[in-house]
Amino acid sequence: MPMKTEISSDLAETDPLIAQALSDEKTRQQNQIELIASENIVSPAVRQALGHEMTNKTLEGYPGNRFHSGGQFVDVVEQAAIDRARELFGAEYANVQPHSGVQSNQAVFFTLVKPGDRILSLDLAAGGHLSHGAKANLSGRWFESHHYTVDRDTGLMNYDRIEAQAREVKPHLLIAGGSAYPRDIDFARMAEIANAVDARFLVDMAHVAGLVAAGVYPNPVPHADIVTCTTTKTLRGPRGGMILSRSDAFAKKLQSAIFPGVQGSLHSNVLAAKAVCLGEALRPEFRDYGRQVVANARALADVLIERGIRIVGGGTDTHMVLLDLTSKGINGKQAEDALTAANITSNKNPIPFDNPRPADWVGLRLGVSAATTRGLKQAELSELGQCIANMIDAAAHGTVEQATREARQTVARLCEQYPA
Ligand code: DSN
Repeated sequence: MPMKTEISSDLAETDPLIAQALSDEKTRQQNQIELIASENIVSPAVRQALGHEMTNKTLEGYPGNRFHSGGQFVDVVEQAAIDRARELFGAEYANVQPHSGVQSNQAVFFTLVKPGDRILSLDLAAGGHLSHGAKANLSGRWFESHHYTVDRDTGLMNYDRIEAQAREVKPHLLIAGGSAYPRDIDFARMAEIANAVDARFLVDMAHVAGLVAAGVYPNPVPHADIVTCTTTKTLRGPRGGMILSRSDAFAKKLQSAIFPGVQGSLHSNVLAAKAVCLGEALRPEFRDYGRQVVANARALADVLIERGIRIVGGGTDTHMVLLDLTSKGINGKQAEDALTAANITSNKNPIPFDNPRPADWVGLRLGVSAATTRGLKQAELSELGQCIANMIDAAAHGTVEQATREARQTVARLCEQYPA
């Protein structure tokens, strides 16, 4: 006899609080322009996979070698995700199980270093990531962490200086990549530095993975021992992480570093969504998307520069533009709040050599991946750039009302013209 279920399929009836919040979030996304650099808008196919009954399946282990039965269909999606990731990034090894970028990095630490070892990574204020040895993160407690920064005048990585520091620190692990470095990274040169000091080399390409997939940003896979990323952000997939390597040299260790090292059972439905997003990224249209993302970010940066705002690094090679608001006399939080009032979503961010207190950061980070997915092009990003500069000037002079009204009108028109 079929089982009767007590749960109505209509969420609005069974849980009106959550149904309302979901509905409000959808409206919020439709009515604002998303410029948080780590966000994107996933395809209906990715959402379909995420919401699938496959979420009910508990599994540990890897395809063909599971600790629970009934995994034959999850095996299909996990193997597809692995195969697609390997093809997309030219990797020999791929692990698609990490629940996040941070857990991907933890698994690499588990594989390459031991507590007390020295790691050398990009300073947080210069665009690095918490999980690369920041004191507030477990990695900062486990390892003796050292950080390289960028040149104060250019905002760019200075490879000779990094090499000199690496020779002094003698790290066991050198890390490149992070959350707010907007320019190209010379991965070959970083690999040379790692080799010169006998360090292993990890690249965290979380922010730029989609741009690498699209062929518009240098691919670190041929140069690094191991590469980690998220599938969110520019790759336009579900929340989760991924580990790649050019060879199978660390495969066995990485497999057991993820399970049972830092994770238990996998998220079956997320694996399906990862496979879908990787399949989408293999299509030629994704290359067009990547090109458009960078063109849009450059259009935005150009307008802001014209309007007298210093852009860290002098511009961008990515989806990201990092504003230094020092000359405007406001901080990142004030700019973020002003833009929020105009239905433009962004985040305050440190810039290189910034004050350590988040409330005092003078940076604002903007990213165009989600806006590009909506269909906005250079003309619209230039228009948004003018709105953003107007809002920043208005916030600096304490006269936000008219600028907010005008910016809201522009945003409303763009949102209607380019539905999320
Ligand atoms: N690292 C955070 C960011 O870049 O916004 C989350 O991915």
